[in-house]
Amino acid sequence: MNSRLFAAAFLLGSGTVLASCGGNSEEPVEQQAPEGVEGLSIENPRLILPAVAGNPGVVYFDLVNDSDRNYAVRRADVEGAGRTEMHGSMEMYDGEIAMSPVGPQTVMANDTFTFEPGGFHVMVFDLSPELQAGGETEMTLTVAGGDKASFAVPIQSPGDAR
Ligand SMILES: [Cu+2]
Repeated sequence: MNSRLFAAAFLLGSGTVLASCGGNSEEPVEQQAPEGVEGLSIENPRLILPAVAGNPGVVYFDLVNDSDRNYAVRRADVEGAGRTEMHGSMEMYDGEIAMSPVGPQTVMANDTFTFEPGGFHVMVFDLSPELQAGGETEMTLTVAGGDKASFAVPIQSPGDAR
């Protein structure tokens, strides 16, 4: 009985991968390990608190993909943030940096995708007062297909080096 269940789950899972290329919207409940995406890790994570309370903060990190498949990161949720957005940055003609929300970002197989000042980053809105410099929170990345991976993110005050 059990082996049949697992076989069905496996078929469902591989179907999801194929269908995601076509941009399907209905995703079956995940049958894989509850936490973790194979080969995906982050380095140098940090959440920078806003200088003015009530303003958004920002999260930077290096997304390391040690696997042989590409991952499209669909969303990044941060514990203690009411809302998050993935942003890209662009330098304007006057030297100002403009940023705007972006769609899923792909970290290629055996590559690293950097979220950094002046580049891609995760904006965090409606921050809980429990997020304090020197503390830590958790960020959960969701990749195309629905798998999630959670990582600890140290919290820094706005004056710290980024
Ligand atoms: Cu931003």
